[in-house]
Parts: sequence; C-alpha cells; structure tokens
Amino acid sequence: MSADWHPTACILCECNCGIVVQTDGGHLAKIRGDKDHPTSRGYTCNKALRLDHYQNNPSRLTSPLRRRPDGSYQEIDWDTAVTEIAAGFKRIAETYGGNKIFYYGGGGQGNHLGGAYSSAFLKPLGSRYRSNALAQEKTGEYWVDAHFYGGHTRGEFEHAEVSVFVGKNPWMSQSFPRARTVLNEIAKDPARSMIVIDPVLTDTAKMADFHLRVKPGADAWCLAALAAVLVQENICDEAFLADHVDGADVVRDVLRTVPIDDYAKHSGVDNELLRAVARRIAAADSVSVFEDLGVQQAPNSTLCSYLDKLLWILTGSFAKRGGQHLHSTFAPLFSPGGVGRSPVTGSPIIAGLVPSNVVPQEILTNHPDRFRAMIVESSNPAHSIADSQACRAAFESLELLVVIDVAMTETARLAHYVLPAASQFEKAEATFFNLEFPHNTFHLRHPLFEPLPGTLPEPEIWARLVRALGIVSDDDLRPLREAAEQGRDAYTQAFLTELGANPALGKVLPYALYETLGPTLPDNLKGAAALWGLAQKAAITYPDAVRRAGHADGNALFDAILNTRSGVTFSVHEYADDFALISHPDHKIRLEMPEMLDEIRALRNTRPGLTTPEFPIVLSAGERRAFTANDIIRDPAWRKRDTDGALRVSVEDAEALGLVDGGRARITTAAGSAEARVEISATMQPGHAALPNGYGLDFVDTDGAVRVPGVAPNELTSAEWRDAYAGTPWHKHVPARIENAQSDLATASA
Ligand SMILES: Nc1nc2c(c(=O)[nH]1)N[C@H]1C(S)=C(S)[C@@H](COP(=O)(O)OP(=O)(O)OC[C@H]3O[C@@H](n4cnc5c(=O)[nH]c(N)nc54)[C@H](O)[C@@H]3O)O[C@H]1N2
Ligand SMILES: Nc1nc2c(c(=O)[nH]1)N[C@H]1C(S)=C(S)[C@@H](COP(=O)(O)OP(=O)(O)OC[C@H]3O[C@@H](n4cnc5c(=O)[nH]c(N)nc54)[C@H](O)[C@@H]3O)O[C@H]1N2
Ligand code: SF4
Ligand SMILES: [Mo]
Repeated sequence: MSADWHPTACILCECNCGIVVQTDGGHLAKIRGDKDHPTSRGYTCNKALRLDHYQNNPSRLTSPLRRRPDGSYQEIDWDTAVTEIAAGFKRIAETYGGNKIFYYGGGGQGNHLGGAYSSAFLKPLGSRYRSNALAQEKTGEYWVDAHFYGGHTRGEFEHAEVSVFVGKNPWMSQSFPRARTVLNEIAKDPARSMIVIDPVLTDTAKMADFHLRVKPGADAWCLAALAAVLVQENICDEAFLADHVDGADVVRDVLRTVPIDDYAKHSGVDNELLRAVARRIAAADSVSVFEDLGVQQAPNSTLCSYLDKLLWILTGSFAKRGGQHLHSTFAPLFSPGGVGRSPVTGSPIIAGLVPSNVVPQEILTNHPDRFRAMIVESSNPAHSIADSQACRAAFESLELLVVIDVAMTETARLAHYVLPAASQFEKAEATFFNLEFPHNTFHLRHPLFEPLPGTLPEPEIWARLVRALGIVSDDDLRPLREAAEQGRDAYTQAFLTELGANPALGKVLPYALYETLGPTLPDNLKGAAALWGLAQKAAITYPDAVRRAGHADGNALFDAILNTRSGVTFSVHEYADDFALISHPDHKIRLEMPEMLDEIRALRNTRPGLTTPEFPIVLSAGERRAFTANDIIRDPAWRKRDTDGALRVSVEDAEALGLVDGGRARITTAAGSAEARVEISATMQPGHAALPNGYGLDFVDTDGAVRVPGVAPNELTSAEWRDAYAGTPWHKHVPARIENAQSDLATASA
C-alpha cells in the first residue's frame, strides 16, 4: 500500500466533498476528508468511506460491446466500435435529419468533464435535443428563477439566522457544504432557527425548531398561507421591495385574498404554528431556503418553487450574509433558451432539456419527428426515468442506441453498442455543481489509477468519434497545436485568430482544445483541456471576482486549476454583487408571473390529495437514505444496513393493513406492482409510505447469479404523472395500494 495521501473527491452527491485516499493496488484503501478542500474543509458524510465499492465493482465493463441479433453481446475492439457507431449516427442524420439523434445524460453527481466534449460529436451531426436528470427535478425551479432574476440561487446556510428546508432532508441528502456540521450548529444555537416542511419526521425535522408536517402534496396551500401571513400581517421588508423588486404589489394583492386559516387546515398544519413560522422568517436578519424533491417531484411543483422563493424575497433576504444568493458559475449546467418545444409531445423545453418524463413518448410513436437514435452517457434512464416499462419498450424500438458507462446497466442491456468508460478515479474529472457564494470553488481531480484495461476516458471516446466523422483535418488543427507548444499567451492569440478564420473549428470546440492544448497538459490531464475555455469565460464574465480570488486572467485561473490538487476558489464576491448578477437590465427581481398568480388563485377551488379508493396511500417512490446514491454503486455490499430498501409505513397503516415489521408487503400502483420488506416507522404519517431511491439494480454476484435487491421505484411510476409547466415527475406522490404479502409468500413456499 502506498503511504501517500492523494487528494480527490467523493462522487456520491453533488457536494463532491474533497477527500484524500491511500491506494492499494487498484483499491481505495483508506479514505479521509480533505482539510485543504476549500468548500468541504475536511467534512464527509458516512458514504464517502465506501467508495471502493464504486471503483472495484464486479459489473465494470472492460470492452466495447456490440449486441448480436439474439440479444447477447460480443466484445469488439475500439476501432471497430468507433467506426460503426460514427457511421451509424451519420446514417441516421442523413436519412432522418440530425435532430432525430437524442442525447441523454452527460454526467452524474461528480463527473461532468466527459459530457463537456459531447457537443463536438453531436453538433456536426445536427443533433439538437437533449436531456438529463435535471429535467426530472430542477427545471420548474429554473423556469421561475429565469423569470425572477435569470440565474440560480443558493442559501448561505452556514450563516443564516433562519434556514428553511422545503421537501428537503439535508441530514440524509446533504446538497450543501458540510451539511451535518451546519445543521448541528444551527440546532445548538438558540439565536438561530431551523424550519422544516415535510410530511415525514425526518432526521432533519427532528432537529428543527419548527416542523410543518404537511400532508403529502399539500405544500402549495401551506406555502401560499406562509407568504400570505407576511403580506396580511404587514411584515414584509418594504424598503427592499421598493428598491429591488418589480411587481411586488400585484403579488401582494393576490396574497391578500388567501384564506390563511383554511389553507393551514387543508395542508394539515396547525394555524398558529404556521403563523409563528412566517413571523420567525420576517423577524430574521437572514433567511436561506432550500427546496428539493419533496416539492419538486410532487403536485404543484412549479407553483411551490414560486411560493417558497417569495418567503425570502418578500422579507428581503438577498445580497446579505446568511441570505439567498445568485452565484457565479464555472460551467453552465443548463443551456438557456433551448429549442422551445419537444418534437412529438410538444412539451416545454426548459433550460435546453426535454422533460425526462416524456422521453418514452418522444420515441414510441409513428410521429415522423420521433427520435430514431440515442446516446446515453453516464445515466441509467431505463431505471431512473418514470415508467420503466415504457422506457424499455421505447429504447428497444430505437434504430441505434449507444450507452457510455462504467457498468452494465439496465439501459446498457438495451443498447446496440456499449462503450466502457474509465472510472472517475481513473481520469481527470470534475463536477460542474459549483453553486457557492460569496466564495465559489472548482476542483479538478487528477487520476489516481490507470484506466482499467479496455476502458477509455470520455474525452478520448468523444475525440475518436469526432475523428471518425472526418470533418476536421490535421491541417485545421496544426496552427493551434503549434501555438500550444509556445505557451498560454500564444495559444490564446492563435485561438482567437483560428476560430475567426475557420468556422468548422467552432462546431467542434472542445475537441479542438483536446487535440491541440490537451497533449501539452501534465499528469494525464489531457481531458482537462476543455476547462481552458471555461476558465477564459469565467474570467471575462466575473473579472473582479476572479481577480479577488487571486487569478489575474483566464490563463492564470486555468493554471491554478491544473496545479491545485484540492480545489481552487475561482470567484470571491461581495454581497452587493448579488444585484449585479440579476440579469434584467434594471437589476431588479421581477416578481409577477401571471401563470403562477392564476395558480395561487386556483388553489381556492381545489384540495390537496390525489388518492382514490383503489389507490388510497401516497407512495413516495425514491427517498434518500443513509446508503443510497442514485444508481452510482451497483454492488449491494456497499450498504451497511437496509440492504433491500424497506418500504416505510406508518404505525396506523400497518395496523389497518395487518403489516408486520420485517414482513413483506405488496405495493400496487396504476403503473405496476412490487414486493418489499416492511419497516413500520413512527416517522411516517397515516396514508403515506416511502421506498428508497437507487434500489432494484441488477447485479451479478460472485457466484454468477443475478440479484436485484429492493424495488426499482420507476416500475411503479407513470409518465403522465407530471407537472403542467415543467413536466417534472410526481415521484413523491404516487397513489398506491399496499397489502400484506405474507400470505402470498406462505402460499409460494408451501
Ligand atoms: N444519501 C443520498 N444523498 C443524496 C442522493 C442519494 O441518492 N442518496 N441523491 C442526490 C440527489 S441526485 C438529489 S436530487 C438530492 C435530493 O435530496 P432530497 O430532496 O432531500 O431527497 P428525498 O429524500 O428524495 O426527498 C426529500 C424529502 O421530501 C419529503 N417529501 C415527500 N413528499 C413530500 C411532500 O409532499 N411535501 C414535502 N414538503 N416533502 C415531501 C420526503 O419525506 C423527504 O424527506 O439528494 C442528493 N443526495
Ligand atoms: N422514482 C424516482 N426516480 C428518480 C428519483 C427519485 O427520487 N424517484 N430521483 C431522480 C434524480 S433527482 C436523479 S438525479 C436521477 C439520477 O439518475 P441518472 O441520471 O440515471 O443518474 P445516476 O443514477 O447518477 O447514474 C449514473 C450512471 O453513471 C454511471 N457512471 C458512474 N461513473 C461513471 C463515469 O465515470 N463515466 C460514465 N460514462 N458513467 C459513469 C453509473 O454506472 C450509472 O449507470 O434519478 C431520478 N429518478
Ligand atoms: S455523499 Fe456527498 S456529502 Fe457525503 S461525502 Fe460524498 S460528496 Fe460529501
Ligand atoms: Mo437529483
């Protein structure tokens, strides 16, 4: 074992905490938090210590695979795979048009560098439509954010006097830096408060000063009532609204008509407690709000995004310590604008992403504009998109499906070709989830191991595919290649000149950087070449903040990124910068959204609750727990407990349904049926049950047997069950029937 500690990062959630590891052969033998990481500062949660189960995963792919007509796979060499795949997509583009090639994924929680090269292959082919998991959670919020201020905001929980978690359980799901440490600090400090809006008594809710235990799906009424208290009790921040907000009066007129007591009742929350929460928010110097899947994947999700942002806007908790902030971005996670509507279902394309839920419908049809071919990179949509059955049928009907992954996934099993990627510890890698303010950081991870034989890093895979298209020649690249040898300044000059002179280069930009700057980069960091362009852009977009962080220009920032093993602070903002980051010309928050105001008015005539006598229980399909990490780790041995992902049910429901703790239950929804182990839990309220996310992945055990521990949640979800504005799924709100399966089991074993 090597005694050196190598800096890298945990890849299991968007925090990407810095870690240091000792390696032993191909193993991550010892893992600790990295005290030098500028954001996580030594922090990790329990999951980071289990990362070797990702790196050494028996499902790892080690050769490109081509499907035989009988459905089995044949190992083929890289040259054959690349030639056939490039020819296949070219044929699709020539026959039907390049916009029939659909791209899904591009990165999970910790690996966004590979996807940064995809456009060099997709653009020349004419492919335009894409999507990824953000289109099944964050697009509704993005739509509201775009309207309000044209950016993404984050709370500064470390310093917030009041922290509000709406459908968010950070003790388990993290998502902001050093989450458990910060939650403990808030809980201990009598001057600070934590407010949790969640139907479940989660670990976070247990620490909260105020727990608004809403009925599942009733958040819109609860949030409308909270905002209405601010208005009706005249406790908004008038000076802030006058100076920095446009349209506040129209919004206040609507909120003035909200019957607060009725809405508290509809949402299952005590009226006095709800008012106390609103008053606590109004009295605070700073408020930070985090909304997540509990509302983003439930009915009225876009409306809830609108309403929960009113809590900090109406109280002016912006551009100050502990408040909500617009932050710098190193690389865009979303492409603004996009192409409007999806070709078959006409669904809204928000942030450039087709809603995940409509993907099967965009394929499984005779519509002439249907997608004919698909590339999936670092995602497992056959398992992670609603309605797995429809996904399987859709993907099987494609003329060409190529999957780039480290493991043989449910989606890979449907592909014509599977390309094996080097793992995230075998290549230069990075996350683009850089969402902090006032200090924002970027971490380029250096490879710890050689790529597993037979695998390639994605930048190289994309480069080979682009080369096979034969659209850029060596002559096109030569001037840039020569300039790269002469240093950064020469390269910058040549880049501007060549890009102007040779439009073909513009279409394959990341590829051009990879082929010309890439070979000059040290330490197996060729794949980091695309970061050069992003560093230039960051320096141009935030010149003062980048300089304050100690980087004279884009080249200096790029070199700091290459040379700093534990991550770099790339921007240092001042609180007042928040206003400058508002993209509207007057730099004011634009509050009026007529559709959302109509939705608030419409709450009066509806009631929460979508269950039926046939499906009387609300199932949350896909909760985050101590040992869940989306679909990133397939080997169930990584879990220290809950190995089969229990169905959590309330004491009351268990009694009514005759369920026993540790026994089996059958869960049936409109989409499907599954069986799970029962955990009776006092944390659940009657009528609400929960299954974890990331289970039901098939796995070939050491004895060669295929095992599928737990329930694949999307065997139980329906594609139509989605938000009207953003198309985001209602995974947290699936009407279900739950029955005791013990008797079935007895019959089966008899
Ligand atoms: N351990 C772990 N951490 C993770 C991940 C993981 O897989 N495992 N995944 C990462 C990813 S990709 C994401 S997007 C985040 C998600 O992070 P979270 O959104 O925090 O995760 P969830 O547990 O899916 O849902 C949050 C909460 O919503 C509540 N909820 C259910 N129904 C409702 C409702 O109707 N209203 C309200 N208000 N709440 C409701 C649930 O009780 C739950 O506590 O986690 C990240 N972190
Ligand atoms: N029912 C239900 N469905 C859900 C959710 C839910 O709560 N309930 N949550 C949703 C949310 S919020 C999210 S974010 C999605 C996540 O779902 P997906 O978008 O499918 O993403 P991951 O689960 O992160 O899958 C990552 C894939 O990347 C592969 N991988 C890992 N490292 C590498 C690498 O270096 N290169 C390549 N090429 N591949 C790699 C893994 O093997 C895995 O197959 O699931 C969504 N689906
Ligand atoms: S799972 Fe998330 S919070 Fe936990 S160590 Fe990994 S990156 Fe950090
Ligand atoms: Mo997510």
